[in-house]
Amino acid sequence: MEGSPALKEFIKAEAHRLGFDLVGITDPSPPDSFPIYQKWLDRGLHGDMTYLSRPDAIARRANPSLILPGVKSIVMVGIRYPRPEDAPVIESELHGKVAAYAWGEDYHNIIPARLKTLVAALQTRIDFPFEWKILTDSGPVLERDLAQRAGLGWIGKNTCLIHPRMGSYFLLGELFLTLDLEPDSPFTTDHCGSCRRCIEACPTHCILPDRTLDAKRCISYLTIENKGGIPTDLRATLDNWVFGCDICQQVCPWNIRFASSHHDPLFSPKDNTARPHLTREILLSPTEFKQKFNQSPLQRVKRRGYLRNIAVALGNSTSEQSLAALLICLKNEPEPLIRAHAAWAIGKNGGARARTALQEALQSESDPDVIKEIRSALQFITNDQV
Ligand code: B12
Ligand code: SF4
Ligand code: SF4
Repeated sequence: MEGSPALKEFIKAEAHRLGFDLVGITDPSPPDSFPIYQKWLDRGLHGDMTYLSRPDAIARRANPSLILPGVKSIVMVGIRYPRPEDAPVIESELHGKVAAYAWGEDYHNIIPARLKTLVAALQTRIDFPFEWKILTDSGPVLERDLAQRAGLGWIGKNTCLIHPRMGSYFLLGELFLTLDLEPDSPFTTDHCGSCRRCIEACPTHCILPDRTLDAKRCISYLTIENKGGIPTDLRATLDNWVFGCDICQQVCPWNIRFASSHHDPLFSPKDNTARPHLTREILLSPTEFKQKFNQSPLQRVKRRGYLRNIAVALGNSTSEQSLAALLICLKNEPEPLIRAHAAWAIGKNGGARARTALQEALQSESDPDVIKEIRSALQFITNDQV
């Protein structure tokens, strides 16, 4: 039974039955592109994502066999999420944008649960013991490399894994097995050709020529992984993205032509999670945040990170309503990081009302970072009006 084509077919059929759109099998040999990863770390392009540069995590990325002793095969799966274009239409211009993978439930829960069901099906199918390990995203695995090797697609210039008939709106997960399975053929062709649309569309110019990113500048990093302040010079480039960014995928011809609106309903948006109302979100209480984003990937940034991002998006809008909401936030918000970004946003909105409110806030503010932001916001207003 082990190593038989029938077992491989069984795994693939079960994976599809469980809702995975893509399934491929590879072996645990070291990934060819590991030197690219090492160079990326050496250049410090990972910013503050220190979990990527831990020595044990680097060793495991270089050698997947360290993840599960005796591993013989890796089943790579892909599951589609909605297209960004499928977001519900919102009339108000005061809405933010959330990356499409994060509209519904967290894939870090969905993918492992389904892979566990796949393991259970395997255990009933074969009558000898085997070891297994399930990972998605946060594990020490070069997922895109292994997925390319399992035949799921090619790595585009935007660094995303792209399937020639599905595009790139899918997430990856993997099942390590001590079972011997025939690997699938790697996906060896590159279908980017002379296209450069993603590179040209990226607002922060963070897509590098060697198919890696300067992650420190990527909006996805700035709004999700970065726990501190958003660098002032990059705030305007965020526009109204408040969690992640889909731009380099939206412009990709392979998504424009082939991505379909088909996806698992668990990834569908609910309660304006795709296009949140900025003026309401900036006033979310800790309890409201918890209730709204229970089960959602937005939990990752916590209320502190989310409202920081909302403040920046409000600063990038020019509506009267945005200033009113920001003024309430600066006055009542207990978290200094959020107040600091609200102060910047108020300065960016500008005008006499903004100036008076900032001057008043300066009298009562005690946090040094917020004071600094208020002072530079006041400076900004003054310069702007000269
Ligand atoms: C850190 C990380 C980020 C960082 C850095 C991203 C980056 N491109 O480096 C940030 C926070 C910016 C980010 C953003 C996003 N991420 Co992310 N991220 C990761 C994570 C955890 C590690 C990626 C990594 O190691 N980066 C370092 C670089 C050097 O490695 P790499 O991107 O994998 O690139 C490899 C290839 O480019 C390869 N390479 C280059 N040329 C060639 C040529 C060939 C032939 C081969 C084989 C390889 C190759 O070398 C690299 C090393 O293997 C992975 C999960 C994982 N464990 O792999 C998810 C992952 C890559 N992210 C994912 C997603 C969905 C996103 C976002 C779309 C989310 C969003 N909407 O905001 C954006 C997309 C931004 C983008 N253009 O990449 C998915 C991608 C799915 C897909 N279809 O590709 C992953 C796989 C998570 C998952 N389990 O689904 N992410
Ligand atoms: S996700 Fe956005 S910021 Fe990041 S590389 Fe793509 S377009 Fe640029
Ligand atoms: S936009 Fe063009 S260059 Fe970028 S990933 Fe898609 S096909 Fe490749």
